[in-house]
Amino acid sequence: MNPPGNSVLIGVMGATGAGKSTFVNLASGSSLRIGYGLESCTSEVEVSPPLAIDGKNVTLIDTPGFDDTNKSEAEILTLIADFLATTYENGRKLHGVIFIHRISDHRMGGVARKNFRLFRKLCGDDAMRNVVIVTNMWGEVTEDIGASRERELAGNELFFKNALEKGAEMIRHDNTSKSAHRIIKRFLNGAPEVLSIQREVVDERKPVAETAAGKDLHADLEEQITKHRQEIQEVRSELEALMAQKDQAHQEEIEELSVALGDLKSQLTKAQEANRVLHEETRADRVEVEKAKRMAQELQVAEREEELRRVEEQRRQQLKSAEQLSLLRGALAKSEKAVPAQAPQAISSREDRSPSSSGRSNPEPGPEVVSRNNPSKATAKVASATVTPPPRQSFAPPPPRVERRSGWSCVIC
Ligand SMILES: Nc1nc2c(ncn2[C@@H]2O[C@H](COP(=O)(O)OP(=O)(O)OP(=O)(O)O)[C@@H](O)[C@H]2O)c(=O)[nH]1
Ligand SMILES: [Mg+2]
Repeated sequence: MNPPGNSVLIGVMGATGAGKSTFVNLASGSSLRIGYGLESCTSEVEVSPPLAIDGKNVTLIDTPGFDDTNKSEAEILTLIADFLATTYENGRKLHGVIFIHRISDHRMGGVARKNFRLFRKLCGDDAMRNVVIVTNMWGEVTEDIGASRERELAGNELFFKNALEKGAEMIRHDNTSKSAHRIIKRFLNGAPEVLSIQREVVDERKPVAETAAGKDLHADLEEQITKHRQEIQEVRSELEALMAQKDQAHQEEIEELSVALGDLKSQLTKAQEANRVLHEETRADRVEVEKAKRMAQELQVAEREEELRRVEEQRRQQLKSAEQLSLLRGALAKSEKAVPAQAPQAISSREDRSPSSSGRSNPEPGPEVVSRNNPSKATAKVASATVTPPPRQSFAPPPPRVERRSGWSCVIC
């Protein structure tokens, strides 16, 4: 069930550099990064701000191509599958999926065909009626050449024929926002569909490697691995034979074969690594890892906040102590002013008094309030305050304000 309201979700897929982000930007007015170099640009799934068309709120989902320059097909499939599964778990279905194809491409070679095959497995046959194959870059070809390629793409089983038979549509895009909106409108009145990979990962709890798209990719990677191993074996045998001849004339050939062997080995490693990624962990594992990472971050933030709180508390205590000390000094200065002449006598009379004779059974100390953080200093300060009290007979009591604020009996009083 899609959430109430007029929310519409549309996925945008296709090869790297096909023009997915450009399409999303044109349609939604967003500014997703566009690639102008040879390397892939979008490397994560990105979402456009909602755009209003015919009373609906349309959100476009931009995706990286399976043939990304830096990530393997297994990584891209996992990324897209995780995103779609989470969306579906949150109660959202896609109203449609756009697959972008450059009409300017001279060939639809192995990589392009594999891209589309994975796309089809990811969507499943039922969702094909909600798929639009968008051809772009019409400005790069003559109308005749473009139209001829379009016919070939639509009529050949190796390309789009089967998808079109299952209900997909092929629409031209002229790189304007009007054309992008026209394509989006095609989805607005249809019912949203669950994609095959969403059903498999969420409802059937399959790891990505066990989904139709995952299995297809696994088979392809296994085929690549077998092929690379055979080729490596052949090159090695050839190399050994040449080296056995110890013939200088073959030196150049030996070097070429060594380079070829290195290339094959690195291709083999890549395919093995992609296969490992595909099978490495289930989505549940990945969600757990993400959760653990988030929790670690939250913990770090909580610790920092606690540290800040502690420092602030220390500062508050120091300020309080300084304020009390200054009140103490003020009171002392006032009392000194009141009896300047008799002060020396007062010292001796005070020194002579024992706690019991003074009538105070338990004179309050107070140093910990003056300075909790530096008890020795505090004691010294209070001690210095205690040596200059005014004589009892002429002592005018300090204002009660001092007593109330300090919260402890002032030794001067
Ligand atoms: N002539 C023409 N150029 C286009 C069109 N659409 C995109 N481009 C150009 O194609 C290049 C790649 O476009 P992107 O939108 O980055 O392609 P992408 O599919 O998002 O690429 P990745 O993020 O790498 O997967 C950019 O230089 C765009 O300006 C189009 O319809 N016509
Ligand atoms: Mg992009």
